Amino acid sequence: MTSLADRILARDLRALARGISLVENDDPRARDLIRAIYSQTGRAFVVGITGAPGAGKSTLVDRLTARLREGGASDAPRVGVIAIDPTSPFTGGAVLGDRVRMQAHAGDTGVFIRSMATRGHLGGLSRATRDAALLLDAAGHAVIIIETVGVGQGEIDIVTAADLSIVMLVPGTGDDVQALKAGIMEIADIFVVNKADRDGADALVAAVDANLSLQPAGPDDWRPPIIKTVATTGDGVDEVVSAIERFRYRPESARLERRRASSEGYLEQLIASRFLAHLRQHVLGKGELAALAERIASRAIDPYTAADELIGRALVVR
Ligand SMILES: Nc1nc2c(ncn2[C@@H]2O[C@H](COP(=O)(O)OP(=O)(O)OP(=O)(O)O)[C@@H](O)[C@H]2O)c(=O)[nH]1
Ligand SMILES: [Mg+2]
Repeated sequence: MTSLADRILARDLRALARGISLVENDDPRARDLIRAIYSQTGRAFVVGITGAPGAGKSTLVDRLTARLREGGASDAPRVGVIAIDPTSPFTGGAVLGDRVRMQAHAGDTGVFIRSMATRGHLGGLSRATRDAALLLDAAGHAVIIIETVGVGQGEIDIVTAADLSIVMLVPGTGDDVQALKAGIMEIADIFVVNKADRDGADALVAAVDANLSLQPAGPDDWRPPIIKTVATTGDGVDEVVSAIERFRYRPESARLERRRASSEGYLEQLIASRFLAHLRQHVLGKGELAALAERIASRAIDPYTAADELIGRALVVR
């Protein structure tokens, strides 16, 4: 029987969908799957796009996808889209909206769109998103777009795992620079000011520009462009496409360094979470962590000593 990995590498879309479900559910088989395909990945260009709920991310992603697919079915790059479903009460409509938009590319087998739910905690989601992107990559998608609602560290993790990050802002929504977390300013390679048909777009562009001037220049002197768009009509989408192209064809060293840094951060995260899982499974007795936390809270022990003690035990116990 052909393995799931082989079928994904052979661009079997049903196998791809199944693989993504495994990573989404944190199924133990997902790790073996990633192991099996990893050496065949790294070819895709991954774009992350983040912004407030309803900013127009899906509308822009849809336009970008249509643009990428223009070249005709045979030589146009395959596009994979991962939409992180924000399951918060504020954005409950997103799932339906994304479903509707997916219809636009229905029948085009060169476009694979998948929604992933924010179940569990965000660390798990950023792992699942990375792994899903690897599977899309293995299945021959040359461009992968990840859409996520930018509210917290988890989303920032997802977007920084991309080769290029787009931050979308909207005028008149309190998306002004004061409202932006410093972290968001720093992760953007391209700013898109969408809904530029509304008042205040130029003021928002000026505010972002002023704020950017305060930031140190990036490693290769890339200054994030700030592009006004009306995603619904397609205005400004050409500029976004050309900014993506310019970024994509920077010196190879810039892209490699970014991937190296992102891999380092991810490896650290993985080691930390697996070490903790090992502790819970093989070192700690039932309820021991909670009991230790109680002793820390009541000042019976300090947190450094407690951690040292557990780490010491973890290193001897097998
Ligand atoms: N006026 C105006 N409306 C827009 C523009 N772009 C998107 N919209 C509308 O804004 C609404 C939200 O668009 P989406 O593309 O679903 O936004 P999103 O950021 O993907 O939303 P979530 O995934 O729910 O966070 C839709 O009704 C769009 O038609 C724009 O440039 N101008
Ligand atoms: Mg959306």
